[in-house]
Amino acid sequence: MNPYLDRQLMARAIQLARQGIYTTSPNPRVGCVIAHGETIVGEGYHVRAGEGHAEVNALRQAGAAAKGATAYVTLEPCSHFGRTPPCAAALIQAGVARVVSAMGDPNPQVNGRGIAMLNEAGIATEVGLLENEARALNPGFIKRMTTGRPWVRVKLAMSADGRTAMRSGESQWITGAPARQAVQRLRARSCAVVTGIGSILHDDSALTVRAAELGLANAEQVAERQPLRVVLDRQGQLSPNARILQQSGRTLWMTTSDAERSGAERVAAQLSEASIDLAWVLDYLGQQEQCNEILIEAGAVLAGGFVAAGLVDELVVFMAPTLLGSHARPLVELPLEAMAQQQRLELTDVRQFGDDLRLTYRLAQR
Ligand code: AOF
Ligand code: ZN
Repeated sequence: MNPYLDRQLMARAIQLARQGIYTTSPNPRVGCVIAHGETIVGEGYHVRAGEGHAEVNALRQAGAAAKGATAYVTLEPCSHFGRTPPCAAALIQAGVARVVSAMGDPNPQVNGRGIAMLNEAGIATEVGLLENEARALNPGFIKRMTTGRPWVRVKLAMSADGRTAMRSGESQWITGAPARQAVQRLRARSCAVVTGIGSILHDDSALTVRAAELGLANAEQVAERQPLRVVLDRQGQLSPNARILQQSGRTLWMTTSDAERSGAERVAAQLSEASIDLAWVLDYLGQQEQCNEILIEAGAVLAGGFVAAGLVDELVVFMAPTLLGSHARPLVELPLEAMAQQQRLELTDVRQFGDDLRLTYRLAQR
């Protein structure tokens, strides 16, 4: 048992898991390596719900060589019959000698039972190697399993003076093509893209993932799975001709209107005061739609509403090298007056895309 080797092989399992970033939902992204010492005999990752789990794919590659080997898995092997049979049983059956997992499975159907099954069969187990890296693969799955709500990411594009649109609402385009490609990838990894009627009325956005704009080798395959589109439209102002209604995949229209819109599924919205209850929206998407990660692409009012309600996990701000001036709209509408009310953020990542910067911030949940 060499700790350096263990880390190296778990790092490889995490790299494999990442290959499922655009396709596994509602399941987590999981990778697995099976090795004798430093010799890898099998590798696998979870591609799509309903298909083989990471361990099963790696075991298939290893064949008889799995006997006596160590399995490195980024998530505790499952113990339940879901869409597929339990991986813990498959590992036992294959004669694996030791299982190292990066983290426990927060799914209440598993939650320690996978490890217990392995131990009962006499297999040595360890949990927690590269746990932070493994958790970063699945912020949405972990949050949904523990709270019933999705991981909420708000995407915003601004000028260097922190403005997002002209007074008229005009906003196309602030950022360049490389930043827009990054946004396409954020959409593609999300289970749902949420917007407000204001953005739809103004930009008539389609909110789709477009293969040609992803810049990925497997772009066609990724774009086959369109994230659920969600429009918050309390008064029912969505035009029957809106582009969002003409796209492949599903659109949810959350409204108090009892009209119908062909191309959308109407959901009777729950109100809080006079507006759609944003916490209810998250409960709905987590529990009715099994959404792990959602992306909010909206104007300053709705984005500000989610921030003010303490419902945002992550802000992704693209900053373009331009000034839009003092008549232009702010990044988020937050009616604050005193420094004591400020919403502090934790900067977690900075990256350049073309001429633009991408700033990623975490928000503490209230
Ligand atoms: C693993 N390895 O690769 C994945 C796991 O409906 P199923 O059969 O696909 O099971 C889904 C659940 O299994 C999911 O909620 C999570 O708890 C676990 N996912 N487990 O051992 C994998 N994807
Ligand atoms: Zn499994």
